[in-house]
Amino acid sequence: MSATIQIIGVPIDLGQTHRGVDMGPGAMRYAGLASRLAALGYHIRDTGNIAVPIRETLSEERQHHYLPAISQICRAAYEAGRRAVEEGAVPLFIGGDHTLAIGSIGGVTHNAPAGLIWIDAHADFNTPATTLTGNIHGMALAALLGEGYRELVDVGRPGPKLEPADVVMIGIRDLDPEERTRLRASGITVYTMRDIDERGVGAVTREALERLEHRERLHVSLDMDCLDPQVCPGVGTTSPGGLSYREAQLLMEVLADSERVRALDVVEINPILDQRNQTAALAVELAASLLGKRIL
Ligand code: NNH
Ligand code: MN
Ligand code: MN
Ligand code: MN
Repeated sequence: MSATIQIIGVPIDLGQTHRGVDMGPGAMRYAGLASRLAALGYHIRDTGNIAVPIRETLSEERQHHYLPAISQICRAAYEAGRRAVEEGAVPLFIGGDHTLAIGSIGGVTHNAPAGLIWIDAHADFNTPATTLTGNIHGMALAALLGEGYRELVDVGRPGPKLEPADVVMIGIRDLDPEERTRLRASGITVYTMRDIDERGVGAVTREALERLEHRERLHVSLDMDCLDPQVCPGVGTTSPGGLSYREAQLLMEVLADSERVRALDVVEINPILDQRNQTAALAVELAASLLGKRIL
């Protein structure tokens, strides 16, 4: 019997300001996500999208940065992830903005801990006290570690979902001043773009896997803005100096070799800002590489 991948769409755009990320799940499906993964021998179960209210219906939540709606959606993502893991499937969350990770990673760690590989230009390690934008997608990882809005920290089950030693970040190059101070004090292992430039993505990724050796299962959270805007224009917060097409592929290939990846988020694709769906197409390629597609 082949392994099952459960596709869970989370068309949330409430964690940031640009319109269009809510269309990310459609863009990835149109780019052939299910057929590419089926070709690798997986059984694919697409359970559709989690219900997300549209922004225009939430005007009274606007001054609260849509916190009530975001925490409700993350609870639904949590339950979907928990159930997928309990049924033996690999949950593949397609976003939507990065707030969904509060639910997905919470759900995946419901019954047992997991290591997290956070691949992003940003650390998403702000709290309401340090954010410059108020945007909740910039606080997702902090919430998973127990800091910030209670409504987010307590999604699914009360308290932190991860220890700092369970988290490794790769691709970081854009931190807010106080976020940077917090991150340096956190104990999280961080591989910046400079580390990748100097040591190469293969060496960095192998070391990242070693840092998480105490966790058998890994969750990979892939923010597409980790890539250079020249290859991935379809994201809301572009940041120059990112991963090349091949660097991102190699990162996925080395993670796949570990055979420890049990859950995945692919987030922040904005089809309105994209060119001919190229960002979604690359996201599908990267998901396939991470889930075991080999060149030879
Ligand atoms: N750090 C900024 C903020 O808190 C930007 C976060 N943007 C992202 N994160 N795309 O991945 O708003
Ligand atoms: Mn992010
Ligand atoms: Mn980002
Ligand atoms: Mn505010």
